Amino acid sequence: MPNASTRPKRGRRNRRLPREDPARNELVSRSLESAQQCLFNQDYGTAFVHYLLVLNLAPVLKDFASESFRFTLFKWADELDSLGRIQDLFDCYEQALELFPTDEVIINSMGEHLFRMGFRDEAAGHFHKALKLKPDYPEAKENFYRVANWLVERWHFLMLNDRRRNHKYQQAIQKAVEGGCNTVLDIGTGTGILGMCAKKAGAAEVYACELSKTMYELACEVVTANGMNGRIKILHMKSLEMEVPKDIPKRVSLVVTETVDAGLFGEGIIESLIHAWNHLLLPPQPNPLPPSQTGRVIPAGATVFGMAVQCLEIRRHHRLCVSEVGGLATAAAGELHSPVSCSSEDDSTEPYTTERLSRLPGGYTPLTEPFNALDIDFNNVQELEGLCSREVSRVRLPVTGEGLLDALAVWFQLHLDQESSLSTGPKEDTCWEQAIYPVQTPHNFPLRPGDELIVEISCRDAYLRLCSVAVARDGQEYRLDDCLDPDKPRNNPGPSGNPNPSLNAEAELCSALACLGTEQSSGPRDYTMLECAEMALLNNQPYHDSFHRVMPLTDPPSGPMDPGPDPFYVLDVSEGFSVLSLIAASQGQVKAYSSVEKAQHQAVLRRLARANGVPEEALEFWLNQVEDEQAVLQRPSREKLWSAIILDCVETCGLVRQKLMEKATLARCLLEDGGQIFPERIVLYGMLVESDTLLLESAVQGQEPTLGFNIAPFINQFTVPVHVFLDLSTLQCRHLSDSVELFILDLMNTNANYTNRDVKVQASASGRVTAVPFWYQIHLNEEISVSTFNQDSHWKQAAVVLHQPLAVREGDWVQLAVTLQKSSISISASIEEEAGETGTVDSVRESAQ
Ligand code: 44T
Repeated sequence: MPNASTRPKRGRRNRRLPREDPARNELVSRSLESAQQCLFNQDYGTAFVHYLLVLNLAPVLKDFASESFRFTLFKWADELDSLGRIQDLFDCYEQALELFPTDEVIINSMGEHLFRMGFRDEAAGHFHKALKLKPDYPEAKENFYRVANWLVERWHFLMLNDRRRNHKYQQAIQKAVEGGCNTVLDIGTGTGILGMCAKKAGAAEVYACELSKTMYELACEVVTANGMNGRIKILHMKSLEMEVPKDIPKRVSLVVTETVDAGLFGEGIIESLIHAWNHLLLPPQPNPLPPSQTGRVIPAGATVFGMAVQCLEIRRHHRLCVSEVGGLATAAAGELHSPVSCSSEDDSTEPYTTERLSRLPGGYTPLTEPFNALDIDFNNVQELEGLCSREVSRVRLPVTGEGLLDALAVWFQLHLDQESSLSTGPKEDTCWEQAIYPVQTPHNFPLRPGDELIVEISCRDAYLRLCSVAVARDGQEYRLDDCLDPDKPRNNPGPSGNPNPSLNAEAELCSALACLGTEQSSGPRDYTMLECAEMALLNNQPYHDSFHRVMPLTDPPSGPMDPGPDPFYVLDVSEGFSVLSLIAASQGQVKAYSSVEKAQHQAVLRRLARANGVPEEALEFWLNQVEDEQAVLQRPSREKLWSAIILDCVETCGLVRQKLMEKATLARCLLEDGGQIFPERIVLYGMLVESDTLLLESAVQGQEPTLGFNIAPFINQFTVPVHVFLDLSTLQCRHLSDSVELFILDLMNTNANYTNRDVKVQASASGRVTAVPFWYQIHLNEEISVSTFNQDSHWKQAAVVLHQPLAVREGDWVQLAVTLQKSSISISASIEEEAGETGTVDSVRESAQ
């Protein structure tokens, strides 16, 4: 970093100096020359320092040198990145941004580095800034759309669109304030809405805190726009860091908060409220003092419910459900777990995941009635403090339905005050998801009415944990869980895992139960962790079977003496865990290279190889550097080219993988004559739909203010037109057309691709087109393809939400302008006017995004 002495002085005498100071000019021009020379020699670090000097001394050269400067910065940053010199890397970006504070390319690139390092919030902030500076900058747009969810999570839109919830909170706050609570703290204010309700209800003093920087800034904008600037004090901090009188002058009489997630405690409400009672709130009622001198909390408390369910969709994301994929027997994989476990101490696991039960494809079967898992009073600090030290409680639940136990689903009723509550249950018409505690044990244990399911409920690390531990049947208890402390004595020790029994027949069931009761457990079981999406991928039989069918690349050798032809070299560059290389290797005469990185995952592949008779040398691991595609796609040996390269083209979320076409181009250069890329082509399909649900998730809807406040225009800046992780089969929508081919990506001939295409589609019904959901047909070769939109798919779908709904009548032709820039898709729709037709057509109706 050039220090102050290298900067031009600002004094009047010095202002004209640059032009007149020959020594300085000499230094600038020599440094510039050195910078260029170093750049030529690929000595980017030195080039960067020279450029910094030049541009700080002679800002007039900024225009001239900006391109080379950026190039140098990016090259040097890549080097620093690969050397692990992260602090230096960000220092360079900061120096660069001092020179070019509004350079969207630099800002976007810094965002990409931040993202790769896991600073997703900060990364998202950079992409947003770059996009604000240049709204049609495709790289920033693509990046921003991919991460906007981290900046302003989508549920903010849902919550603001949920009028019932807004109204109930407003009423409860108004009642409390009118009842005498006149100093208020809104913990986790988000857009500022609850704080504004308190102010509007007449509270004398209102404070709000918000830990997310983006949300804090948004809340400030919203409060100002609603004329409450200075009347609500907003703090950018976590409530746990707040102190009296440093941050707020005195203790408040009311805390309002909606810092609850689907599992109730996941946003830390217990900790926040314990801290608030100890440091920020007046003492609680009952006491003889009036409400203005006592403290209380809205919501006043909650009741948590649970229910055991069978659900195939949950099962295939958390357990291995297939005994064979792509010709490989899976039993030897060992026990595989998803990273969601109520028992694990492991930091990389979460106690629960979330789903909207009502929207799960294939639905779910309740196996028990809903049961009361916990009652908690937020106005009782002793109860809050005692929660985590509470004994583990055990409930025995009569089984009411027949099926396999896949998960415990959890939801709650939030009691705002004594009269009013909100429910997040699966049967409610609510935007809330439910918390899902999946069963991880490898046994398929069919429950039936008459059984009792024994569930343990505890609270550890301020998370509510529910664990199915046993089934009582005919007076005997069968342990189910692997959640137990292995040191604890067991009456009926669990079995060692049979990974994949398919137990439907009664006889099989009995023997499975017998085995559950008798086999000895040998301490904690060994298992391998797969991400939920990786598990669902492994369970995706049609996908692997299709690969199995396209893989035979060669004829087997003709006799024992015939060494056969040169092996086929196959490279699988799928991200994460993939068995495709092993499917290739199992064909014989193939040398397959896997990009699987994690040692545990490689071990699974080795075990599977051994068990499936694949020779050890047929499968190698590519110890890749993820950042460097060049390295990933290196040849097997100097003179050898690849016979086949497998690319995974579509991300689980439903988008084309970033940089896919660049990878395909590179892959093509590394193929031998007649070599293949799998898939050779992907075709995008879409359809016109009317879906209010998608609108509610994408922006605050309607012209009316939210609870009388002007919030929509501010939060709607974070609207993203492309929705991901959709389940089109259960999305509440009306189909307004058949499916239509939108776009083709040819991976074998990347030059043949286009970026824009106009597609005509006829409306099959009248309505308002609000979105175009899309999915892919992945053509492995000419004959064999798989769809990302089928029942066993591990892929979700995505949708472009139109900027404005487009009214259509049955029979109308709609023109879709589809653009694929980088790998992000945009679609605008308009009504196609029929040529020659006059008088009968409305003025052009159009919707663009
Ligand atoms: N999602 C609900 C969870 N915060 C709501 O930064 C429901 C999810 C959901 N600030 C689908 C539907 C729904 N001090 O902005 C956030 C967060 C902030 C705090 C200061 C603290 N101690 C905290 C704790 C959290 O509070 C805001 C709201 S958290 C609400 C979570 C529609 N999927």
